[in-house]
Amino acid sequence: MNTPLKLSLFGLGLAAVFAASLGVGHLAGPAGDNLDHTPDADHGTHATPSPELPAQVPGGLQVAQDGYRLQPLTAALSTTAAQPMRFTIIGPDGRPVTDYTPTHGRDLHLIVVRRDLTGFQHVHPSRGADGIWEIPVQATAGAGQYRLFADFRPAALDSALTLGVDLPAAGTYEPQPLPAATRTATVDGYTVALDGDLVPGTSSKLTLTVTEDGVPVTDLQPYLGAYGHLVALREGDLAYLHVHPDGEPGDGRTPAGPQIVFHTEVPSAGAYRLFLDFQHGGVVRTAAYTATAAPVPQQAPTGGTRAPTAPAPSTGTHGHTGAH
Ligand SMILES: [Cu+2]
Repeated sequence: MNTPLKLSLFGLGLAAVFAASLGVGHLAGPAGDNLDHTPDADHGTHATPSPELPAQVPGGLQVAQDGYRLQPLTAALSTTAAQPMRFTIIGPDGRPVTDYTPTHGRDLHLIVVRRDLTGFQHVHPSRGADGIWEIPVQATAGAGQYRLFADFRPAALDSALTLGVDLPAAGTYEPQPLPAATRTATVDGYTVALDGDLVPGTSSKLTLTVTEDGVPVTDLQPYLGAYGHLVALREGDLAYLHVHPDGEPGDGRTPAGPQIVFHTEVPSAGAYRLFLDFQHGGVVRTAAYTATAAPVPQQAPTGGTRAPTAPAPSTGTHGHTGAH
């Protein structure tokens, strides 16, 4: 008599279908927030992937998520002058959001970058009582399609969202190839060295060391509550990760340089453009890198440790791109 066996197999099949639909809901957004990934009180992009569920969709890929929508009120950017750029965040009630919980000292962080990952800007618009955000923006990289990321936390949500939208700058687009992977970036006489490798699906430590004319900088200034802010954008779709360093200024254990330590987890193999904002001498500067996350060798799904048994191929001993 095998009917009970068949029934229980049928039940298992239903359970599998249900789990799969849960997974889809998780990917799609709102329903996923009740699932058992680690809530991130700060930014939604650092959730630890669970082996049972698809990893959370990275931020910045959608114009609307969890009931919120990024609505540009400006049709295009100018390549020749900084001109007012306006937008709103439309909430679940269909009205502009006016109530925010600050993250890193601001109600909203705006990232502007051309789609070839040039012309990066990280700015802070001001908001009117009507919920309209505004800031002068120039398409500094020249003509082309620009991606705008709004990184914010509505007061009604327990985590931050990053919504993204494209705006054009008219003219002839002359795309630049992604620079080769490097271990150092220079900006205004500062050299910032990058140590550590990006590993897909695993938190990895990145150490950025700031020197000025060869001298280690030990008096970095806090900028928006941290000695550094790191934005990572994935080549190909501009998936957005905003990473914050270990420790805070004034916590008694975090030095003001020359090293800034980050722990970051990238969602996939591939090339990323990293942008580090740091402040010294009263000026905020941005150091940019290309870094490659090498594929992690596949393992048998035995439920054991997720760590690879063999080290992942290096994503760049100094001067190499890791793309062998
Ligand atoms: Cu910001």
